[in-house]
Amino acid sequence: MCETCGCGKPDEFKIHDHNHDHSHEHEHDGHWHSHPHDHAHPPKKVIALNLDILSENNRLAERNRGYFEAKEVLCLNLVSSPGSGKTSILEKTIQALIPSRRIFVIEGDQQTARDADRIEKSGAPAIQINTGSGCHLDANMVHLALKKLEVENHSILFIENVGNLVCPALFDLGEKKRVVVISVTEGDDKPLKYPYMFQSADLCIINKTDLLPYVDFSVESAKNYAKQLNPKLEFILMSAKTGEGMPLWFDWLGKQS
Ligand SMILES: Nc1nc2c(ncn2[C@@H]2O[C@H](COP(=O)(O)OP(=O)(O)OP(=O)(O)O)[C@@H](O)[C@H]2O)c(=O)[nH]1
Ligand SMILES: [Mg+2]
Repeated sequence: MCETCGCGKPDEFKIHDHNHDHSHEHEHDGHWHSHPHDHAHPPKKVIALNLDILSENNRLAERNRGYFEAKEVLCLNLVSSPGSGKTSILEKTIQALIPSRRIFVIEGDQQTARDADRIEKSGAPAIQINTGSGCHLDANMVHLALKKLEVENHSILFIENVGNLVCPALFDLGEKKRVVVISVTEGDDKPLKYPYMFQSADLCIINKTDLLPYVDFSVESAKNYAKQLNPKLEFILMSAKTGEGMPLWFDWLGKQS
């Protein structure tokens, strides 16, 4: 059980290694098993335990960040609710940039390697983490995936987080920037309902703009709600389907590295 959000079993996740073998290897995080507080205290200790888990995650995230900085890898954490278009955006990005940039992808989903398969078909090496009943990636999962992905110096590493606007907000993965994707079919009030994600993001992609004529979604309202929470948040309107906004996204990527 994840003590922070109650979402899953920490030793349940597995990593699909597309690059080296095609088995469904199970990775276990020794830290979780050896955590001195696990099951050792009555419920009154739960809050302290949660802080322990987040501070330990932050420590591991700093280790990942140091690794990325040493290799001059631009690491971006893509977060959103399920189905907002993260993988579609990555597919288009890889197809457009791969001649000039090396791109690697870590995919997070509860089950299946479908997204990693899509990414590899687009032309970038990818590794899939399945979190089982867990609803977010954590820094240790990323660390273990990095041991297999062999990310090259000066490349871009996209981490597509599990589709969930809640728990991934709490877990720093060591990324340089966090990109939250919302799609126009989700409603323009999402920033108000899930404020932590928008507070912690650097860029907000509003995707599926090709569907704006058919849905009740005010771009201005969504932006205003998000800016109330995070005045520094940047926005890009995008359609992964038509390609609208892609040049702005590529410009933004170019400015980060
Ligand atoms: N109309 C339209 N459909 C889109 C757009 N982007 C993605 N989709 C569709 O939305 C659905 C979900 O897209 P994905 O890219 O799988 O979304 P995701 O965020 O990766 O989904 P999860 O990984 O399951 O959270 C697919 O059917 C896509 O074809 C877009 O810009 N416009
Ligand atoms: Mg996806």
